[in-house]
Amino acid sequence: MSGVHSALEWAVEARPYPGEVACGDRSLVVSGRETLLAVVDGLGHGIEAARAAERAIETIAERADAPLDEIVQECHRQLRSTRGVALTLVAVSPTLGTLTWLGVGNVEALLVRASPGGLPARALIVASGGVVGHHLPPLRTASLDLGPDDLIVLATDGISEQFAVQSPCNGEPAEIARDILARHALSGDDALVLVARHGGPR
Ligand SMILES: [Mn+2]
Repeated sequence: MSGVHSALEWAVEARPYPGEVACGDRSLVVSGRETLLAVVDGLGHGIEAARAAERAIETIAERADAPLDEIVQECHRQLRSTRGVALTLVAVSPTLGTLTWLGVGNVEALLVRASPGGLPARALIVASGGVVGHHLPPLRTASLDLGPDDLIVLATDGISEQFAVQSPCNGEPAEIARDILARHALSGDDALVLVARHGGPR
């Protein structure tokens, strides 16, 4: 799946736990005043993980324009009867050139800053622990400036952490997402990666 929303070109690659049909890793890209990127990992794998993730995605879609901490709190309320999820939300403001993000649990977020003529700078955005639906940590939203061609990568824990240092950052988001899934998906979990480039196609 891929698309262009406002100033973002994005792509998603995912696959379920080998042998399962339902994937407990889900994503959403939706544009309102800002463009919201969401990646959700339902705990475990299989149909119950997929059910929790689906409920989270529905809740996020219904409130995409709300502040990120309110979206997470509403997910927490809606997911109490489920296994719960890890999630990371990133809101990109095309007018301000900033991103704000909030994560609970281990969906990793990587920002690769474009650096003309130099090595791109990689910064891992670290979420706090917790499980949305069961245990919510204090919610801290953080903001960062976003430059032209900066790359945002969100990956569930079914993607090896090696992706953050070893993945390429040039080219189309769809190519980068395919490469990360092919090289870094782990055999024991669902896997999903979302790649978005600020500033549109190169
Ligand atoms: Mn997982």
